[in-house]
Amino acid sequence: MVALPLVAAAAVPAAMYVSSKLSIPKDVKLIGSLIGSKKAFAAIAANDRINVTYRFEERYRMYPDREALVFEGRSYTFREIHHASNRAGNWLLSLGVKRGDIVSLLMTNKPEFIFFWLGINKIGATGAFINTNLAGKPLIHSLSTATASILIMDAELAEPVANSLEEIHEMGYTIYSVGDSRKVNFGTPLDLQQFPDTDTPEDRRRKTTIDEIAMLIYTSGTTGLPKAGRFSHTRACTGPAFWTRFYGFTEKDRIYVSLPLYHSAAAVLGMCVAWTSGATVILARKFSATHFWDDCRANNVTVIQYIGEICRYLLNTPPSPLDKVHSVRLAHGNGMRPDVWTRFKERYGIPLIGEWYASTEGTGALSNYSTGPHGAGAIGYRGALARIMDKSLKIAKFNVETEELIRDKNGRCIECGLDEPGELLTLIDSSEPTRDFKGYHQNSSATSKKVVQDVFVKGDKYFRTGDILRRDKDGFFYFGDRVGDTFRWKSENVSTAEVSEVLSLYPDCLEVNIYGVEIPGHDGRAGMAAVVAKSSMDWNKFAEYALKNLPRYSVPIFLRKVPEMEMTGTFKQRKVELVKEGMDPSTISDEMMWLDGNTYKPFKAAEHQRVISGKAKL
Ligand SMILES: *[C@@H]1O[C@H](CO)[C@@H](O)[C@H](O)[C@H]1NC(C)=O
Ligand SMILES: *[C@@H]1O[C@H](CO)[C@@H](O)[C@H](O)[C@H]1NC(C)=O
Ligand SMILES: *[C@@H]1O[C@H](CO)[C@@H](O)[C@H](O)[C@H]1NC(C)=O
Ligand SMILES: CC(=O)N[C@H]1CO[C@H](CO)[C@@H](O)[C@@H]1O
Repeated sequence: MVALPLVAAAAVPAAMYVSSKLSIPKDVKLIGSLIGSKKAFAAIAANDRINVTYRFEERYRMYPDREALVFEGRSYTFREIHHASNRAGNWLLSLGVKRGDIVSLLMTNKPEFIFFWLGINKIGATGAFINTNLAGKPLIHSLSTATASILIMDAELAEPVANSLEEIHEMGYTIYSVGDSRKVNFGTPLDLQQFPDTDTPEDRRRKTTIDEIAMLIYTSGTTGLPKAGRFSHTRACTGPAFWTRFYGFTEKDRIYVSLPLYHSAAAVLGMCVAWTSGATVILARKFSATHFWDDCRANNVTVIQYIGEICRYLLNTPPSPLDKVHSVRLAHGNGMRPDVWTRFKERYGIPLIGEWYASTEGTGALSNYSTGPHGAGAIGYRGALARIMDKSLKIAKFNVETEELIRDKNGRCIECGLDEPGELLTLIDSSEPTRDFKGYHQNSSATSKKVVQDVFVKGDKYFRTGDILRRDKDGFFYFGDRVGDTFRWKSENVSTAEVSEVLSLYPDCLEVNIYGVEIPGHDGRAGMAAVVAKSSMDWNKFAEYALKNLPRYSVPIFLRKVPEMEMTGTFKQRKVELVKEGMDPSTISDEMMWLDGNTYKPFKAAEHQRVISGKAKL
């Protein structure tokens, strides 16, 4: 699941037909927010103000001297940001940057990121938000797919750039560095103070079309090189317009943003939502489990964002009497697994948890909207009413082994029944601006791989989310796994997400990453777990727990004790490398164990030999 909000994608036109007689409260909340955001966007479009910088500017005009941003104790008003971003825009104009040009931005979370982002968009250019954790090949690849000629570089990130300097220059980049110039001995140091803070020409952003791209936001690259998703101004407006209504954001909110700004969760659901609602952003340089709640308390934070493993990291910190002392009213994000949900909500006393599901570039989204006892762990809900009216989300039968959608004899995909897992497909409709798939920049083959045609009727098109979901009879959607992560073992399908959910509930198990590895001479893939465990871990009890709580075929056969889990910048577990490294102890430096009968025992060369020769019973 990749982060992001394009929520207004959903049920809009049909939503117009809600009659009070039919209304179902949960659907109505969703549909009401969709209608509101649809109307708001229509007004924005009618005024030719689709460019996302207008969302910021509307707030600046309303209250220039209010606090817009707090970073490491320093406060910035809307006026200061307005002026700083004008300087950035005027600097880019002086370099001759044209409307539609792309400018690469490699910067950690800090106010300058926002100044440059707004400056770039104010003059009608597109920002390519480069992942700040990259070095070497993925960095070069990201910079090259941006097809830009200006790189704005945070001096703190000079090292990976310096290591690839020659290639970056060969691509035609001129590098400008921002920040402490003593750290850099290449590129041109940039001081925005030298440029005027006067407004940039209005014609650069007026009449931005529904197709124009505000930023390139890259995929996390869990399975390969990052791809540059094209994120339109339209979507930067519609998603936040919906979100602001759905979760009742106002200018009184103080949103804590600790996720990286180069990704859509922080950029769109953090920054753009703040501009849309007038809220203040408390920006952290990066996520830190130890400082998280102190920051929230010191800054009167009312909304926090989470993604993937963040809540788990917070739960792994020692309990504190201050755990419930804060003013957070809403935690929203995606990827909070059911085992964490209740513990997190209870320990920190959070009134509302808003779990949503969407992908940065995809065309549909879901959000959990349920307050009753049903649906714990659901990532989304569509009531009967919303389903009848909105046919844009489909779960289709999927072959785990070939990773292809299953077609019937007429060549059409088949919708799954209730509780049957399949791949989630979301309708692509280019006539509906929010439901148009803008594809990956400069990569038509990657773009076409995500699009499937002639799905249910001839000529229709759907976006392949790459996520396996199921829907129950009450209309709740549950996440199964990423396509490619689920594997087959003993003729059964093993969902890595489900196994890790169960195992991470074991008290001494701090983190677990489940994947399937090939064993020479065996069919399918055997389950393996990379585990970060407390030193007090009793592996026999752990095996007992696993065998009791999981079907035998999905209990990991191999264990690998790792000191820490490798994550992407957006806290997604890396599996590809682990899968590649396999189960041969001679090439793995971590201590390994295997499930011999009903207990985990050391796995060394002799045991490995027994397994691959087929003498061991697995
Ligand atoms: C937080 O709220 C308290 C109480 O209303 C107030 O005294 C304090 O100044 C606020 N702090 C910030 C950083 O806004
Ligand atoms: C596993 O998935 C395949 C589709 O890839 C499906 O045909 C099969 O029925 C599933 N097996 C089980 C045991 O659920
Ligand atoms: C396009 O994306 C694929 C991954 O889907 C990648 O292997 C390839 O290098 C990309 N091509 C370009 C030109 O970026
Ligand atoms: C935002 C929201 O409504 N979240 C809900 C998701 O589902 C669980 C389980 O039903 C609820 O407890 C949450 O409140």
